[in-house]
Amino acid sequence: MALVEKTFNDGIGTITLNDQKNLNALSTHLVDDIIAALKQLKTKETRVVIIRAPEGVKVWSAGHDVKELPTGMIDPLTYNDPLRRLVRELQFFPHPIIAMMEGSVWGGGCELVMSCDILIASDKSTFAITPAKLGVAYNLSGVLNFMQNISFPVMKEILFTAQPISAQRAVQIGMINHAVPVEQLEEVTLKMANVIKKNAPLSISVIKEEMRVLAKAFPLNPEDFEKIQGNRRVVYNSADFKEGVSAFFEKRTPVYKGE
Ligand code: LCV
Repeated sequence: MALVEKTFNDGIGTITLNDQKNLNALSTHLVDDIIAALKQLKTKETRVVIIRAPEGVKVWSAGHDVKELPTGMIDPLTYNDPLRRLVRELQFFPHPIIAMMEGSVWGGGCELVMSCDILIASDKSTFAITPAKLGVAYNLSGVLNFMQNISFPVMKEILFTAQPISAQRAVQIGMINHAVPVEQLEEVTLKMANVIKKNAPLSISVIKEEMRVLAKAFPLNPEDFEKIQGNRRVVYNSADFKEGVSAFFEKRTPVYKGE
């Protein structure tokens, strides 16, 4: 059974994340269904895609499915892991994607929406980026995605505290485009989609790809990359990472020892 609903109407595709019993946690199954829906919408007729959750959700996405996080000495966020595949699919998708959010967005769910092109949230939404809460060694391209729109000090506050921020704060720091009353959310999103869909799709598509390429256009020497990967291996092999995941499932506050 598909964990997403896909509709298409007059140039606008809509993908609704609908694994509510798992709070839309980004499991391999849910990610594969989102990617499949995106591939089906990759046509000339599509002008805009909206990614959303069902109306009235308290949790838009609980982030990476922690049950799927390997804690056995292997990197939890490598190139072909579900979240990494999904982020690339969104960024390479040839048409604008609008993330329409209500409720709370957690961890990898924030990277999902931040990999979309335009973000519109209800003014009661919250956003929390949580690797530091779980002891996770986030990966380089993920951190780069977080850095795109937000200044270093503000991004470090969000990452190091791992605390939710309000939609208003997210607009203020440039993380999302608009925060609107929930009753206006769908209307505002559709209005923007209908304006975009009347513009030149080839021009929009090449601008989206230019911005994707330019955002990643800076040298990283192989030795620096290998140093980071070595540092990350210490983190994902650490007792702290195991403690973070155990504490999550035991519903208790983790006690980190820096080892
Ligand atoms: C698996 C879950 C999850 C979940 N996975 O309901 O960015 S990184 O690096 O951190 C990355 C690794 C990442 O994205 O990690 C996940 C980050 N996500 C979070 O920190 C959110 C964790 N979840 C929560 O704080 C709460 O569940 C929220 C506030 C989302 C909802 O709270 P609520 O009281 O409504 P419960 O907490 O009771 O959750 C219901 C069930 O869903 C499971 C959770 O363990 C519980 O399972 P049981 O019923 O078996 O106890 N669950 C929640 N989030 N990301 N499972």
